[in-house]
Amino acid sequence: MSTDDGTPAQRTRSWAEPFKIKMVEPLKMTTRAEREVAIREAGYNTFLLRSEDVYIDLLTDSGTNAMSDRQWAGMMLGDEAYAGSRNFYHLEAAVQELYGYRHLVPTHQGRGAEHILSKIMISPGDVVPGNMYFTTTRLHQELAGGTFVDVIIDEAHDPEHLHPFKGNVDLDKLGALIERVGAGQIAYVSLAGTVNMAGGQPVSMANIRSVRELCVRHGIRLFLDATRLVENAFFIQEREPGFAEQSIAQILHEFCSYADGAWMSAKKDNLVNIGGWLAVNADDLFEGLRNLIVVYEGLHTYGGLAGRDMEALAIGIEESVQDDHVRSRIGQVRYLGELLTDWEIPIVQPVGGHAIFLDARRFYPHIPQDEFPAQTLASELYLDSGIRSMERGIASAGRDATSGDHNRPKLELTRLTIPRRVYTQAHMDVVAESVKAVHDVRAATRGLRMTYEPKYLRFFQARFERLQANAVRG
Ligand code: P71
Repeated sequence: MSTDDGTPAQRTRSWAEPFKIKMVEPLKMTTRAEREVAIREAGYNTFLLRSEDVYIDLLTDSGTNAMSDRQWAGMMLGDEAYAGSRNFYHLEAAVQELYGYRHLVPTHQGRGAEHILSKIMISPGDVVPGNMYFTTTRLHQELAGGTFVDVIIDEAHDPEHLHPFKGNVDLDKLGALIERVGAGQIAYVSLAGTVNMAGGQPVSMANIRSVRELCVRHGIRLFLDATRLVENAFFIQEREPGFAEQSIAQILHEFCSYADGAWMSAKKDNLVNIGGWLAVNADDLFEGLRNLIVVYEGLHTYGGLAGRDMEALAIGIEESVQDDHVRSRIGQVRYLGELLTDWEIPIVQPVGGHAIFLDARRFYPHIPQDEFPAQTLASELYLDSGIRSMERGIASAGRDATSGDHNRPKLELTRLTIPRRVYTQAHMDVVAESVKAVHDVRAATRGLRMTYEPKYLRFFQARFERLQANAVRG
Protein backbone atom coordinates (compact mmCIF):
# COMPACT_ATOMS: atom_id res chain seq x y z
CA MET A 1 0.00 0.00 0.00
CA SER A 2 1.24 3.48 -0.77
CA THR A 3 2.55 5.69 2.01
CA ASP A 4 3.58 8.74 0.05
CA ASP A 5 0.43 9.81 -1.73
CA GLY A 6 -0.89 12.07 1.00
CA THR A 7 -0.09 15.57 -0.17
CA PRO A 8 -1.41 17.39 -3.21
CA ALA A 9 2.15 18.27 -4.31
CA GLN A 10 3.11 14.61 -4.45
CA ARG A 11 -0.03 13.71 -6.35
CA THR A 12 1.10 15.81 -9.30
CA ARG A 13 4.20 13.61 -9.72
CA SER A 14 4.19 10.97 -12.49
CA TRP A 15 2.86 7.52 -11.78
CA ALA A 16 4.65 4.40 -12.89
CA GLU A 17 3.86 0.71 -12.86
CA PRO A 18 4.52 -0.81 -9.40
CA PHE A 19 6.16 -3.84 -11.00
CA LYS A 20 8.92 -4.81 -13.41
CA ILE A 21 8.63 -7.29 -16.26
CA LYS A 22 9.98 -10.83 -15.89
CA MET A 23 8.55 -12.62 -18.91
CA VAL A 24 7.58 -11.30 -22.33
CA GLU A 25 5.24 -12.46 -25.08
CA PRO A 26 6.19 -11.37 -28.61
CA LEU A 27 3.61 -9.46 -30.65
CA LYS A 28 3.02 -10.10 -34.31
CA MET A 29 2.98 -7.22 -36.77
CA THR A 30 0.95 -7.59 -39.97
CA THR A 31 0.72 -5.64 -43.22
CA ARG A 32 -2.33 -3.69 -44.28
CA ALA A 33 -2.93 -6.19 -47.10
CA GLU A 34 -2.97 -9.06 -44.58
CA ARG A 35 -5.36 -7.14 -42.35
CA GLU A 36 -7.71 -6.45 -45.29
CA VAL A 37 -8.05 -10.20 -45.78
CA ALA A 38 -8.36 -10.95 -42.06
CA ILE A 39 -11.11 -8.42 -41.33
CA ARG A 40 -13.09 -9.38 -44.44
CA GLU A 41 -12.94 -13.03 -43.41
CA ALA A 42 -14.04 -11.99 -39.92
CA GLY A 43 -17.16 -10.31 -41.37
CA TYR A 44 -15.90 -6.91 -40.13
CA ASN A 45 -16.48 -8.14 -36.59
CA THR A 46 -13.43 -7.86 -34.31
CA PHE A 47 -14.73 -10.77 -32.17
CA LEU A 48 -14.20 -13.05 -35.17
CA LEU A 49 -10.54 -12.15 -35.78
CA ARG A 50 -7.86 -14.63 -34.80
CA SER A 51 -5.81 -13.20 -31.96
CA GLU A 52 -2.66 -14.07 -33.93
CA ASP A 53 -3.67 -11.48 -36.50
CA VAL A 54 -3.93 -8.75 -33.82
CA TYR A 55 -1.07 -6.44 -32.83
CA ILE A 56 -2.35 -4.62 -29.71
CA ASP A 57 -5.43 -6.32 -28.32
CA LEU A 58 -7.82 -3.83 -26.70
CA LEU A 59 -10.94 -5.91 -27.29
CA THR A 60 -11.44 -6.33 -23.58
CA ASP A 61 -9.89 -6.16 -20.13
CA SER A 62 -11.66 -9.46 -19.37
CA GLY A 63 -9.39 -12.43 -18.75
CA THR A 64 -6.54 -10.60 -20.47
CA ASN A 65 -4.70 -9.48 -17.32
CA ALA A 66 -1.08 -10.43 -16.61
CA MET A 67 -0.75 -12.50 -13.46
CA SER A 68 2.02 -11.81 -10.95
CA ASP A 69 4.84 -14.18 -9.99
CA ARG A 70 2.97 -14.85 -6.73
CA GLN A 71 -0.15 -15.85 -8.67
CA TRP A 72 1.84 -18.17 -10.93
CA ALA A 73 3.46 -19.71 -7.88
CA GLY A 74 -0.05 -20.19 -6.47
CA MET A 75 -1.04 -22.08 -9.62
CA MET A 76 1.47 -24.76 -8.60
CA LEU A 77 -0.32 -25.16 -5.28
CA GLY A 78 -3.62 -26.23 -6.81
CA ASP A 79 -5.45 -28.79 -4.70
CA GLU A 80 -7.46 -30.55 -7.39
CA ALA A 81 -9.67 -32.53 -5.03
CA TYR A 82 -13.27 -32.76 -6.21
CA ALA A 83 -14.57 -31.61 -2.85
CA GLY A 84 -13.24 -29.24 -0.19
CA SER A 85 -10.15 -28.01 -2.08
CA ARG A 86 -7.79 -26.01 0.12
CA ASN A 87 -7.77 -23.27 -2.53
CA PHE A 88 -11.53 -22.79 -2.15
CA TYR A 89 -11.02 -21.85 1.50
CA HIS A 90 -8.32 -19.33 0.54
CA LEU A 91 -10.71 -17.80 -1.96
CA GLU A 92 -13.54 -17.72 0.54
CA ALA A 93 -11.32 -16.00 3.11
CA ALA A 94 -10.14 -13.38 0.58
CA VAL A 95 -13.71 -12.48 -0.43
CA GLN A 96 -14.89 -12.42 3.18
CA GLU A 97 -12.04 -10.15 4.22
CA LEU A 98 -12.02 -7.69 1.32
CA TYR A 99 -15.61 -7.66 0.06
CA GLY A 100 -17.11 -8.47 3.46
CA TYR A 101 -19.77 -11.05 2.55
CA ARG A 102 -20.31 -14.17 4.65
CA HIS A 103 -21.04 -16.84 2.04
CA LEU A 104 -19.37 -17.57 -1.28
CA VAL A 105 -19.82 -19.84 -4.26
CA PRO A 106 -17.24 -19.83 -7.08
CA THR A 107 -18.48 -19.77 -10.70
CA HIS A 108 -16.71 -20.32 -13.99
CA GLN A 109 -17.05 -16.60 -14.81
CA GLY A 110 -19.37 -13.63 -14.27
CA ARG A 111 -22.27 -14.80 -16.37
CA GLY A 112 -22.35 -18.11 -14.48
CA ALA A 113 -23.00 -16.09 -11.33
CA GLU A 114 -25.57 -13.90 -13.12
CA HIS A 115 -27.40 -17.00 -14.27
CA ILE A 116 -27.67 -18.49 -10.78
CA LEU A 117 -28.63 -15.23 -9.07
CA SER A 118 -31.26 -14.43 -11.72
CA LYS A 119 -32.80 -17.89 -11.38
CA ILE A 120 -33.01 -17.64 -7.61
CA MET A 121 -34.21 -14.05 -7.32
CA ILE A 122 -36.43 -13.40 -10.36
CA SER A 123 -39.99 -14.65 -10.90
CA PRO A 124 -41.65 -14.26 -14.31
CA GLY A 125 -43.15 -10.77 -14.57
CA ASP A 126 -40.68 -9.20 -12.14
CA VAL A 127 -38.86 -5.98 -12.80
CA VAL A 128 -35.11 -5.51 -12.19
CA PRO A 129 -34.00 -1.88 -11.96
CA GLY A 130 -30.32 -1.21 -12.64
CA ASN A 131 -27.81 1.53 -13.44
CA MET A 132 -27.66 0.91 -17.20
CA TYR A 133 -27.85 -2.50 -18.84
CA PHE A 134 -24.98 -4.84 -19.36
CA THR A 135 -25.40 -7.39 -22.16
CA THR A 136 -25.02 -10.66 -20.24
CA THR A 137 -26.62 -9.34 -17.03
CA ARG A 138 -29.76 -8.19 -18.81
CA LEU A 139 -30.01 -11.36 -20.87
CA HIS A 140 -29.95 -13.58 -17.76
CA GLN A 141 -32.55 -11.36 -16.11
CA GLU A 142 -34.75 -11.70 -19.19
CA LEU A 143 -34.24 -15.46 -19.50
CA ALA A 144 -35.45 -15.76 -15.89
CA GLY A 145 -38.63 -13.90 -16.87
CA GLY A 146 -37.66 -10.44 -15.62
CA THR A 147 -37.63 -7.05 -17.32
CA PHE A 148 -34.65 -4.77 -16.88
CA VAL A 149 -35.44 -1.09 -16.27
CA ASP A 150 -32.69 1.51 -16.55
CA VAL A 151 -32.64 3.90 -13.58
CA ILE A 152 -29.24 5.52 -14.14
CA ILE A 153 -29.02 9.34 -14.09
CA ASP A 154 -29.64 11.03 -17.46
CA GLU A 155 -26.09 12.42 -17.54
CA ALA A 156 -24.79 8.86 -18.09
CA HIS A 157 -26.28 8.83 -21.57
CA ASP A 158 -24.49 12.04 -22.54
CA PRO A 159 -20.87 11.31 -23.58
CA GLU A 160 -19.84 14.93 -23.05
CA HIS A 161 -21.31 15.53 -19.60
CA LEU A 162 -18.62 15.92 -16.93
CA HIS A 163 -20.60 14.62 -13.92
CA PRO A 164 -18.04 13.00 -11.57
CA PHE A 165 -20.30 10.03 -10.76
CA LYS A 166 -22.13 9.28 -13.98
CA GLY A 167 -22.88 5.73 -12.79
CA ASN A 168 -25.24 6.97 -10.06
CA VAL A 169 -28.80 5.77 -9.75
CA ASP A 170 -31.47 8.44 -10.23
CA LEU A 171 -33.39 8.04 -6.98
CA ASP A 172 -36.47 9.74 -8.43
CA LYS A 173 -36.57 7.23 -11.31
CA LEU A 174 -36.13 4.32 -8.90
CA GLY A 175 -38.74 5.72 -6.47
CA ALA A 176 -41.24 6.27 -9.29
CA LEU A 177 -40.71 2.73 -10.57
CA ILE A 178 -41.34 1.26 -7.13
CA GLU A 179 -44.53 3.35 -6.87
CA ARG A 180 -45.69 2.23 -10.30
CA VAL A 181 -45.11 -1.53 -10.16
CA GLY A 182 -45.11 -2.06 -6.39
CA ALA A 183 -42.16 -3.25 -4.29
CA GLY A 184 -43.42 -6.86 -4.48
CA GLN A 185 -42.70 -6.95 -8.19
CA ILE A 186 -39.14 -5.73 -7.94
CA ALA A 187 -36.87 -8.78 -7.87
CA TYR A 188 -33.92 -6.73 -6.55
CA VAL A 189 -31.99 -3.62 -7.45
CA SER A 190 -28.94 -4.37 -9.59
CA LEU A 191 -26.10 -1.89 -9.09
CA ALA A 192 -22.80 -2.01 -11.01
CA GLY A 193 -19.58 -0.19 -10.11
CA THR A 194 -17.78 1.79 -12.85
CA VAL A 195 -20.65 1.23 -15.27
CA ASN A 196 -19.23 -0.49 -18.31
CA MET A 197 -21.67 0.62 -21.02
CA ALA A 198 -21.62 4.23 -19.77
CA GLY A 199 -17.86 4.41 -20.28
CA GLY A 200 -16.59 2.97 -16.98
CA GLN A 201 -18.34 5.63 -14.91
CA PRO A 202 -18.37 5.36 -11.10
CA VAL A 203 -21.10 5.36 -8.46
CA SER A 204 -20.57 7.54 -5.38
CA MET A 205 -20.71 6.30 -1.80
CA ALA A 206 -23.47 8.84 -1.11
CA ASN A 207 -25.51 7.34 -3.93
CA ILE A 208 -25.27 3.73 -2.78
CA ARG A 209 -26.15 4.83 0.76
CA SER A 210 -29.32 6.47 -0.55
CA VAL A 211 -30.18 3.49 -2.78
CA ARG A 212 -29.74 1.23 0.24
CA GLU A 213 -32.03 3.39 2.33
CA LEU A 214 -34.73 3.35 -0.34
CA CYS A 215 -34.42 -0.44 -0.72
CA VAL A 216 -34.63 -1.04 3.03
CA ARG A 217 -37.70 1.20 3.29
CA HIS A 218 -39.47 -0.93 0.68
CA GLY A 219 -38.06 -4.32 1.67
CA ILE A 220 -36.17 -4.71 -1.63
CA ARG A 221 -32.81 -6.45 -1.85
CA LEU A 222 -29.77 -4.79 -3.38
CA PHE A 223 -27.08 -6.73 -5.27
CA LEU A 224 -23.84 -5.42 -6.72
CA ASP A 225 -22.12 -6.28 -9.94
CA ALA A 226 -18.66 -6.21 -8.35
CA THR A 227 -16.78 -6.75 -11.62
CA ARG A 228 -14.99 -3.37 -11.53
CA LEU A 229 -15.80 -2.23 -8.00
CA VAL A 230 -12.15 -1.81 -7.02
CA GLU A 231 -11.80 0.74 -9.81
CA ASN A 232 -15.00 2.38 -8.55
CA ALA A 233 -13.36 2.73 -5.12
CA PHE A 234 -10.47 4.64 -6.71
CA PHE A 235 -12.84 7.31 -8.05
CA ILE A 236 -14.50 7.65 -4.64
CA GLN A 237 -11.07 8.09 -3.05
CA GLU A 238 -10.18 10.72 -5.61
CA ARG A 239 -13.43 12.62 -6.03
CA GLU A 240 -15.74 12.22 -3.06
CA PRO A 241 -15.23 14.46 -0.03
CA GLY A 242 -14.08 12.56 3.06
CA PHE A 243 -12.42 9.60 1.31
CA ALA A 244 -8.99 10.95 0.28
CA GLU A 245 -7.30 9.47 3.34
CA GLN A 246 -8.99 6.08 3.15
CA SER A 247 -7.44 3.13 1.34
CA ILE A 248 -9.06 1.46 -1.68
CA ALA A 249 -9.64 -1.60 0.51
CA GLN A 250 -11.49 0.41 3.16
CA ILE A 251 -13.68 2.14 0.57
CA LEU A 252 -14.44 -1.14 -1.20
CA HIS A 253 -15.46 -2.75 2.09
CA GLU A 254 -17.80 0.07 3.03
CA PHE A 255 -19.36 0.15 -0.45
CA CYS A 256 -20.09 -3.58 -0.31
CA SER A 257 -21.56 -3.29 3.18
CA TYR A 258 -24.64 -1.55 1.74
CA ALA A 259 -25.61 -4.52 -0.44
CA ASP A 260 -27.04 -7.95 0.31
CA GLY A 261 -24.48 -9.59 -1.90
CA ALA A 262 -22.46 -9.31 -5.09
CA TRP A 263 -21.59 -11.21 -8.22
CA MET A 264 -18.23 -11.03 -9.87
CA SER A 265 -16.49 -11.55 -13.16
CA ALA A 266 -13.05 -12.11 -11.61
CA LYS A 267 -11.51 -11.79 -15.07
CA LYS A 268 -11.42 -8.00 -14.60
CA ASP A 269 -10.54 -6.37 -11.24
CA ASN A 270 -9.42 -9.64 -9.65
CA LEU A 271 -6.47 -10.09 -12.05
CA VAL A 272 -7.05 -13.62 -13.32
CA ASN A 273 -7.68 -15.13 -16.75
CA ILE A 274 -10.80 -17.06 -15.80
CA GLY A 275 -13.18 -17.18 -12.84
CA GLY A 276 -16.07 -15.60 -11.04
CA TRP A 277 -17.98 -15.75 -7.79
CA LEU A 278 -21.23 -14.98 -6.09
CA ALA A 279 -21.30 -13.87 -2.45
CA VAL A 280 -24.22 -13.14 -0.13
CA ASN A 281 -24.96 -12.60 3.54
CA ALA A 282 -28.36 -14.23 4.05
CA ASP A 283 -28.30 -17.90 5.07
CA ASP A 284 -31.52 -18.81 3.24
CA LEU A 285 -30.34 -17.23 0.03
CA PHE A 286 -26.99 -19.00 0.25
CA GLU A 287 -28.82 -22.29 0.74
CA GLY A 288 -30.60 -21.75 -2.60
CA LEU A 289 -27.47 -20.67 -4.47
CA ARG A 290 -25.39 -23.51 -3.15
CA ASN A 291 -28.02 -25.93 -4.32
CA LEU A 292 -28.37 -24.50 -7.80
CA ILE A 293 -24.62 -24.19 -8.34
CA VAL A 294 -24.28 -27.99 -8.42
CA VAL A 295 -26.77 -28.13 -11.29
CA TYR A 296 -25.12 -25.56 -13.53
CA GLU A 297 -21.50 -24.96 -12.49
CA GLY A 298 -20.05 -27.71 -10.28
CA LEU A 299 -19.80 -28.62 -6.61
CA HIS A 300 -20.09 -25.58 -4.32
CA THR A 301 -16.37 -25.75 -3.45
CA TYR A 302 -15.20 -25.33 -7.06
CA GLY A 303 -18.08 -24.01 -9.15
CA GLY A 304 -16.44 -24.70 -12.52
CA LEU A 305 -12.91 -23.68 -11.53
CA ALA A 306 -9.77 -25.75 -11.07
CA GLY A 307 -8.14 -25.57 -7.64
CA ARG A 308 -5.18 -23.72 -9.18
CA ASP A 309 -7.51 -21.11 -10.68
CA MET A 310 -9.06 -20.49 -7.25
CA GLU A 311 -5.59 -20.02 -5.73
CA ALA A 312 -4.56 -17.50 -8.40
CA LEU A 313 -7.86 -15.73 -7.82
CA ALA A 314 -7.43 -15.58 -4.03
CA ILE A 315 -4.01 -13.96 -4.53
CA GLY A 316 -5.34 -11.73 -7.34
CA ILE A 317 -8.02 -10.36 -5.02
CA GLU A 318 -5.39 -9.28 -2.50
CA GLU A 319 -3.23 -7.67 -5.18
CA SER A 320 -6.16 -5.96 -6.84
CA VAL A 321 -6.92 -3.67 -3.89
CA GLN A 322 -3.36 -2.34 -3.52
CA ASP A 323 -3.54 1.44 -3.91
CA ASP A 324 -0.40 1.66 -6.08
CA HIS A 325 -1.74 -0.95 -8.46
CA VAL A 326 -5.08 0.78 -8.96
CA ARG A 327 -3.50 4.20 -9.38
CA SER A 328 -1.15 3.02 -12.10
CA ARG A 329 -3.87 1.01 -13.82
CA ILE A 330 -6.20 3.98 -14.10
CA GLY A 331 -3.22 6.28 -14.74
CA GLN A 332 -2.48 4.34 -17.91
CA VAL A 333 -6.08 4.55 -19.13
CA ARG A 334 -6.03 8.30 -18.49
CA TYR A 335 -2.73 8.72 -20.29
CA LEU A 336 -4.32 7.40 -23.48
CA GLY A 337 -7.37 9.58 -22.86
CA GLU A 338 -5.20 12.69 -22.54
CA LEU A 339 -3.40 12.03 -25.82
CA LEU A 340 -6.71 11.65 -27.65
CA THR A 341 -8.24 14.68 -25.97
CA ASP A 342 -5.24 16.80 -26.98
CA TRP A 343 -5.85 15.75 -30.58
CA GLU A 344 -9.55 16.61 -30.28
CA ILE A 345 -10.72 13.05 -30.89
CA PRO A 346 -14.26 12.68 -29.48
CA ILE A 347 -14.25 10.35 -26.47
CA VAL A 348 -16.55 9.79 -23.51
CA GLN A 349 -15.67 12.20 -20.71
CA PRO A 350 -14.68 11.97 -17.94
CA VAL A 351 -12.37 9.05 -18.75
CA GLY A 352 -13.51 6.01 -16.76
CA GLY A 353 -11.70 3.11 -15.15
CA HIS A 354 -11.01 0.43 -17.70
CA ALA A 355 -11.17 1.85 -21.19
CA ILE A 356 -11.32 4.80 -23.53
CA PHE A 357 -14.64 4.93 -25.34
CA LEU A 358 -14.48 6.64 -28.72
CA ASP A 359 -17.71 8.47 -29.51
CA ALA A 360 -18.51 7.05 -32.95
CA ARG A 361 -21.49 9.40 -33.44
CA ARG A 362 -19.23 12.43 -33.36
CA PHE A 363 -16.35 10.59 -35.06
CA TYR A 364 -18.53 9.65 -38.07
CA PRO A 365 -21.44 12.14 -38.07
CA HIS A 366 -22.20 11.18 -41.70
CA ILE A 367 -22.84 7.47 -40.89
CA PRO A 368 -26.40 6.81 -39.64
CA GLN A 369 -26.72 4.60 -36.56
CA ASP A 370 -28.35 1.81 -38.60
CA GLU A 371 -25.11 1.58 -40.58
CA PHE A 372 -23.13 0.71 -37.44
CA PRO A 373 -20.72 3.63 -36.97
CA ALA A 374 -19.03 2.10 -33.90
CA GLN A 375 -18.59 -1.26 -35.63
CA THR A 376 -17.18 0.61 -38.63
CA LEU A 377 -14.69 2.44 -36.43
CA ALA A 378 -13.55 -0.82 -34.83
CA SER A 379 -12.84 -2.35 -38.23
CA GLU A 380 -11.11 0.79 -39.54
CA LEU A 381 -8.79 0.84 -36.52
CA TYR A 382 -7.89 -2.78 -37.09
CA LEU A 383 -7.19 -2.06 -40.75
CA ASP A 384 -4.99 0.90 -39.93
CA SER A 385 -2.71 -0.72 -37.38
CA GLY A 386 -3.86 -4.16 -36.23
CA ILE A 387 -5.31 -2.75 -33.01
CA ARG A 388 -8.42 -4.60 -31.88
CA SER A 389 -11.27 -2.71 -30.17
CA MET A 390 -14.92 -3.53 -29.44
CA GLU A 391 -18.22 -2.13 -30.65
CA ARG A 392 -20.49 -0.89 -27.85
CA GLY A 393 -23.37 0.63 -29.76
CA ILE A 394 -26.37 -0.50 -31.78
CA ALA A 395 -24.98 -3.99 -32.53
CA SER A 396 -24.33 -4.65 -28.83
CA ALA A 397 -27.73 -3.29 -27.81
CA GLY A 398 -29.60 -6.03 -29.71
CA ARG A 399 -33.31 -5.94 -30.47
CA ASP A 400 -36.34 -4.99 -28.42
CA ALA A 401 -37.83 -8.22 -27.04
CA THR A 402 -41.38 -7.11 -27.93
CA SER A 403 -41.17 -5.09 -31.17
CA GLY A 404 -38.18 -6.90 -32.68
CA ASP A 405 -36.71 -3.58 -33.85
CA HIS A 406 -33.10 -2.60 -33.11
CA ASN A 407 -32.57 -1.06 -29.69
CA ARG A 408 -31.00 2.28 -30.56
CA PRO A 409 -28.81 3.35 -27.64
CA LYS A 410 -27.87 7.01 -27.28
CA LEU A 411 -24.27 5.93 -26.81
CA GLU A 412 -22.67 4.63 -29.99
CA LEU A 413 -19.17 3.82 -28.80
CA THR A 414 -16.02 1.95 -29.76
CA ARG A 415 -14.14 0.72 -26.72
CA LEU A 416 -10.36 0.66 -26.41
CA THR A 417 -10.11 -1.54 -23.34
CA ILE A 418 -6.84 -1.72 -21.46
CA PRO A 419 -5.85 -5.09 -19.96
CA ARG A 420 -4.24 -4.79 -16.51
CA ARG A 421 -0.43 -4.95 -16.26
CA VAL A 422 -0.03 -5.96 -19.93
CA TYR A 423 0.88 -3.04 -22.20
CA THR A 424 3.32 -0.15 -21.83
CA GLN A 425 3.01 3.59 -22.26
CA ALA A 426 4.68 3.26 -25.69
CA HIS A 427 1.85 0.93 -26.74
CA MET A 428 -0.59 3.65 -25.69
CA ASP A 429 1.27 6.13 -27.93
CA VAL A 430 0.94 3.77 -30.89
CA VAL A 431 -2.77 3.31 -30.20
CA ALA A 432 -3.39 7.06 -30.03
CA GLU A 433 -1.51 7.62 -33.29
CA SER A 434 -3.63 5.01 -35.04
CA VAL A 435 -6.87 6.53 -33.79
CA LYS A 436 -5.66 9.87 -35.11
CA ALA A 437 -4.81 8.38 -38.51
CA VAL A 438 -8.31 6.89 -38.79
CA HIS A 439 -9.82 10.19 -37.65
CA ASP A 440 -7.87 12.14 -40.27
CA VAL A 441 -9.55 10.19 -43.11
CA ARG A 442 -12.99 9.88 -41.48
CA ALA A 443 -14.90 11.76 -44.18
CA ALA A 444 -14.13 9.05 -46.77
CA THR A 445 -15.29 6.18 -44.55
CA ARG A 446 -18.60 4.42 -45.22
CA GLY A 447 -20.69 2.25 -42.91
CA LEU A 448 -21.60 -1.43 -42.75
CA ARG A 449 -24.59 -3.69 -43.39
CA MET A 450 -25.35 -6.70 -41.17
CA THR A 451 -25.47 -9.89 -43.19
CA TYR A 452 -25.82 -12.46 -40.38
CA GLU A 453 -27.46 -11.96 -37.01
CA PRO A 454 -27.48 -14.56 -34.22
CA LYS A 455 -30.44 -14.67 -31.86
CA TYR A 456 -28.63 -14.10 -28.56
CA LEU A 457 -25.91 -11.52 -27.88
CA ARG A 458 -25.67 -10.91 -31.60
CA PHE A 459 -22.55 -8.72 -31.48
CA PHE A 460 -20.33 -11.72 -30.68
CA GLN A 461 -20.90 -13.56 -33.95
CA ALA A 462 -22.71 -11.13 -36.28
CA ARG A 463 -21.23 -10.63 -39.73
CA PHE A 464 -21.14 -7.44 -41.78
CA GLU A 465 -20.11 -6.20 -45.18
CA ARG A 466 -19.01 -2.81 -46.35
CA LEU A 467 -21.68 -0.63 -47.86
CA GLN A 468 -19.23 0.82 -50.32
CA ALA A 469 -15.51 0.33 -50.79
CA ASN A 470 -13.63 2.88 -48.72
CA ALA A 471 -11.03 5.04 -50.33
CA VAL A 472 -7.70 3.21 -50.47
CA ARG A 473 -5.10 4.77 -48.23
CA GLY A 474 -1.36 4.43 -48.08
C1 P71 B 1 -16.17 -6.98 -21.20
C2 P71 B 1 -16.83 -8.17 -20.62
C3 P71 B 1 -16.76 -9.47 -21.36
C4 P71 B 1 -17.81 -9.41 -22.39
C5 P71 B 1 -19.08 -9.80 -22.07
C6 P71 B 1 -20.10 -9.62 -23.00
C7 P71 B 1 -19.81 -9.05 -24.21
C8 P71 B 1 -18.53 -8.68 -24.54
C9 P71 B 1 -17.53 -8.87 -23.62
C10 P71 B 1 -18.22 -8.84 -18.80
C11 P71 B 1 -19.03 -8.45 -17.72
C12 P71 B 1 -19.06 -7.07 -17.28
C13 P71 B 1 -19.91 -6.70 -16.27
C14 P71 B 1 -19.99 -5.30 -15.81
C15 P71 B 1 -20.68 -8.94 -16.07
C16 P71 B 1 -19.86 -9.37 -17.07
C17 P71 B 1 -19.90 -10.80 -17.48
N1 P71 B 1 -17.55 -7.96 -19.53
N2 P71 B 1 -20.70 -7.63 -15.68
O1 P71 B 1 -16.41 -5.87 -20.69
O2 P71 B 1 -18.29 -6.14 -17.84
O3 P71 B 1 -18.78 -11.46 -17.02
O4 P71 B 1 -17.60 -12.15 -19.11
O5 P71 B 1 -17.01 -13.13 -16.88
O6 P71 B 1 -19.14 -13.73 -17.98
O7 P71 B 1 -15.40 -7.13 -22.15
P1 P71 B 1 -18.10 -12.69 -17.80
